[in-house]
Formats: sequence, structure tokens, C-alpha cells
Amino acid sequence: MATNRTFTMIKPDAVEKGHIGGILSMITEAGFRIVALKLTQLTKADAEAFYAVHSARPFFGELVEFMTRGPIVAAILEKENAVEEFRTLIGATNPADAAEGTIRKKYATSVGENAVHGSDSDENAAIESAFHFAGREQF
Ligand code: ABT
Ligand code: MG
Repeated sequence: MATNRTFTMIKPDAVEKGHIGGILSMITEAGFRIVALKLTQLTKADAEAFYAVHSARPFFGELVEFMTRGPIVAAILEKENAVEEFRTLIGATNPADAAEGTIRKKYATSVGENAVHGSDSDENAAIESAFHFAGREQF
């Protein structure tokens, strides 16, 4: 399998609690290389577009409110089989179901505030990365 890339965000809940360093440590210790990195904040339009697939769900309003309430860390990560390997490292969407040793097990508080995002496909990784980073910001 060729080395490839995924996109991640450390979400507002984890940034607020001071977990940027702890989460980045887990990511690099798991063998991911950080190839782009920034602190930024999503607008309402950004969050609505990012989670458009969930727009009809009852939790959509709260989800957009949550994702826009403070800064996030956006990053692009490189590793063999990056998308799948990173979804394994972050753990289940609901931290109550997340395996031991995963980022969500350690840092997430609820399904609605689950500390970290990981792209769910190579196609979405490319779209999400291009949204946040210019070519010259990707190494
Ligand atoms: P993301 O990385 O945020 O996309 O999460 P993940 O892919 O693990 O899970 P999905 B299904 O994409 O959830 C998107 C966000 O919606 C929240 N959510 C989801 C709820 O609040 N209630 C629900 O019942 C479901 C299914 C979790 C995710 N955001 N956060 N935090
Ligand atoms: Mg998702």
C-alpha cells in the first residue's frame, strides 16, 4: 500500500480543555507524520458544508453550534493506509464505544463532543485538506 494522507481536526472541546499537545503526541507516536498544521475557527457556513450529509438529522443544529464555538486545530497526516489507520487510532464516534488506547477513549466526553475528526475516505481527505490548506502549506 502506498503512503498516503488523511485530514484531522482537534475539535473545540479538546482545544478548550488544553488537549492539543496530548492529542498531537498520540498522533505522532502512532507513526503519523504531520505535513500541515494550523489553529483556525470554522464559520457557521464552513460547519454546515462540512457536515452537510447530516443536515436533516435532529442533532445538526447542536453539531454546527459546537464546531463553531471556538478554535480547532486542522492538520494533514501522512502514513501508509492513512485514512483507515487514523480512524482506528481515533476510535468509535461515541466515546462510550471507543476501544482502549484510542484518542476518543482518552479525550472525548460524548458523541456530540468527541474531541477529534478523521476523514472517512481518501476522496473526503483530499477535499477537506484542500479546503483548509494551500499547496504551499502542505509539506
Ligand atoms: P466526525 O469525525 O465528526 O465526522 O465524526 P465521525 O465520522 O466519527 O461520526 P459521524 B457519523 O460523521 O458524526 C458526525 C458528527 O455528528 C455527531 N453525532 C453523530 C451526534 O452528535 N449524534 C449522533 O447521533 C451522530 C450519529 C458526532 C460527530 N461530531 N462530533 N463531535
Ligand atoms: Mg464523519
